[in-house]
Amino acid sequence: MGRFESAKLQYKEMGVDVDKALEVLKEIPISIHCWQGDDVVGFDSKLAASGGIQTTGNYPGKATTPKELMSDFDEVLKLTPGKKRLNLHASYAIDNDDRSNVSPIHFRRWVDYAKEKNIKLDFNPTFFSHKMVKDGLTLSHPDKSIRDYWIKHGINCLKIAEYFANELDDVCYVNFWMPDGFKDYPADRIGPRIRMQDSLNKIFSYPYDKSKVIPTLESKVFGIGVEAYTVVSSEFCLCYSLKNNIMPLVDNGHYHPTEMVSDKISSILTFVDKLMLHVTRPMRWDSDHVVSFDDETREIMKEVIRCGSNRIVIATDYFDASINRISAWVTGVRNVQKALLYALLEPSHYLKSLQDKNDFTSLQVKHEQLKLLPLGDIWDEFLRRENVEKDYLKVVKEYEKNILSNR
Ligand code: RNT
Ligand code: ZN
Repeated sequence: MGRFESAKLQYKEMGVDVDKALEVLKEIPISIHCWQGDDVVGFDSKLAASGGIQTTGNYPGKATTPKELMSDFDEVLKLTPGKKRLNLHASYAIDNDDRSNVSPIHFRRWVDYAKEKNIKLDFNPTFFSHKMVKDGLTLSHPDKSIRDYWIKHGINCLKIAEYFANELDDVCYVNFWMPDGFKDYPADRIGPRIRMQDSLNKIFSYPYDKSKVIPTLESKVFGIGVEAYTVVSSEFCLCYSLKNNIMPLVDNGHYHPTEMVSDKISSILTFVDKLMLHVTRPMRWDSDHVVSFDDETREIMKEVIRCGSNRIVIATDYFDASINRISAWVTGVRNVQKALLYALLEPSHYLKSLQDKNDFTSLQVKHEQLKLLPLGDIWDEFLRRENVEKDYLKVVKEYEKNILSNR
């Protein structure tokens, strides 16, 4: 008996249908962020990431042109299994430097690329790393002309998302994350929040096609340089989302380190239909390390599977500039998928029944047994079925030697 067959048998003994799990896994889309490829720089203002986010490291070979970024992303597509989408930021507009005038023309090449690769696109307005971010503020700035600039940007991004949706015949998720906040104690906390609410209302009153364009709103507890206060806090985000029927986005780097996103998913889904995730790995702060196959990632993906993967949109959001960026990209995406597989290989009905019978003794023992089942053999079979090379390091090193080192 081969390794896969033997592994499958061990899962069967636990009441798990491995083939069914693999069928489900390959259909769960991962919206892969474009910004791991160039340290969140983009092509419009070419400024290093700011606004509470930071990349660290100076590994050679980063993409600096659309052609390079597309070529690097080709490698990511080749080296990852399953269903994938590409998540673009407005700062990746081609031949544009004014965000208040960014339009579908600046994304024509991206749409051509998506068509060529047969993937769908998601989108993000870029409210950071730009000269019109004043005093760390955008949509909540006291000066109306600053707010208006960014409101125009937000509306343009809804138009671009609509263009993506129409061209690619699928929905487009557009995530709004604003870095607005203060380093030290403010004198007025509610003012910026009311202005933020008003600006968002203006953006979302643009008559976009609600069947195709799905805006999401991302919260954050603090960032570098905005330690004391952020306008779009978790409470702001959830209240705004609920009141205005906007999908909330939860980034697992955006909470106090003892707060667990794995526990937030079901709380939010008790009240809203769908939720979007930014999957990252916060190390002591919102450091955006490459996603690892760790406890919390597994716990998050268990909740995705238990609550229904059709109710949760999975997107990645991390950026490591200290190692080969393609390897970083691939490692993180694969780890999200491995965690999903781990979750799919749980006998969830049985485990729930133990909980409902208050048999936490058996539940603990089963949880621990599951950890040592041969997941790796099932994962390898998934890669084989998806025609994806297991040893991506070899491919990445080859690409580094032939392409990246010449940049
Ligand atoms: C920042 C947020 C945000 C960004 C991206 C680039 O803390 O997580 O989602 O990382 O939009
Ligand atoms: Zn995020």
